[in-house]
Amino acid sequence: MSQEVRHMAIGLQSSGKTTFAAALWYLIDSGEIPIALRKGKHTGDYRYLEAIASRWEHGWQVPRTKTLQQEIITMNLKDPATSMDVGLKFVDLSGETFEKAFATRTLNQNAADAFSGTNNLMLFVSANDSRDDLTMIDVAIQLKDNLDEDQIKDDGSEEVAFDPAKTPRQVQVVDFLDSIRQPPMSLSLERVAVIISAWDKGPEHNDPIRWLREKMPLLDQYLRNSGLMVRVYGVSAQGGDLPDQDNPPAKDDLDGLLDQKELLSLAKASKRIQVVGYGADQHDLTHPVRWLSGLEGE
Ligand SMILES: Nc1nc2c(ncn2[C@@H]2O[C@H](COP(=O)(O)OP(=O)(O)OP(=O)(O)O)[C@@H](O)[C@H]2O)c(=O)[nH]1
Ligand SMILES: [Mg+2]
Repeated sequence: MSQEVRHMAIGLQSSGKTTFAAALWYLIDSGEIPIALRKGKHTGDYRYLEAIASRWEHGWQVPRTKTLQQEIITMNLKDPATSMDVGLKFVDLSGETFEKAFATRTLNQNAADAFSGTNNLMLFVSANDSRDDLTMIDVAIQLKDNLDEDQIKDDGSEEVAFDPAKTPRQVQVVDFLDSIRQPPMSLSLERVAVIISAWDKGPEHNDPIRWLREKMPLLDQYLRNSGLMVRVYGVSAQGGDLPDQDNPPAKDDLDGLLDQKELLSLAKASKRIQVVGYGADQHDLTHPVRWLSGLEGE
């Protein structure tokens, strides 16, 4: 029996999408450790995947995805437990595409087309983001501290231009999720796997569901009342902080290279990966993919 399922990975800028794709490709391609899904038959051009997986393997950050770059990553996976083939389309749109959609209320045709037929999403948020949902009181205090003479009007009040990109991340994410389920896109979503990336930077308690409730309560409430099937995983695809190969720290910058050195010392690179939740094996990034595909937890 074979089945074609297509999932999409979405998330704002720097939410960890490309790093996840790089680590997942390394994991299935190297076969270093046992994982739930295996590599299936592949044809075509995998240079992009190979390039990002190679950066990952050698302990560097993956490059930022450019605004107009839309890499359609296809991974054919096989589920040994049921012999089922899972065609996984991992469309890596840049985070900026989503931020632009929020600000302009339009989504370019390429991006919209990439969503067609999508029922299941991998939604990335990062545990490494500083808090961005300040209250009016926090903002008022900050404004007082940073008073700029040019912004003061004759009546003494201040005028600061509204910048939609500065809207709290969870507001943008909820808006995006809700918008794609409304006309004209009208996607009929079924499952959302929330991936909290950079989990190595996450809380002591190691509970991804609690993290989402406490750090992104609006998104948490939306998902709970959305009628969707939802799981929340904590994932460290990189295992720690890595330097940027195009802008590397000085060789004597011990702090900047600390995690890289430690991660590179592991005999199997696959063991840098950490996955938390739903009984997933410690390093198995395919666990959420399997669940999205309806192959896990039924
Ligand atoms: N500490 C830590 N940092 C991570 C991890 N995964 C990703 N990062 C960092 O988070 C930042 C964003 O990761 P990307 O994978 O490029 O994120 P993205 O969602 O593809 O970003 P765009 O391409 O800009 O949309 C990079 O600086 C990564 O090094 C992780 O597991 N641990
Ligand atoms: Mg990217």
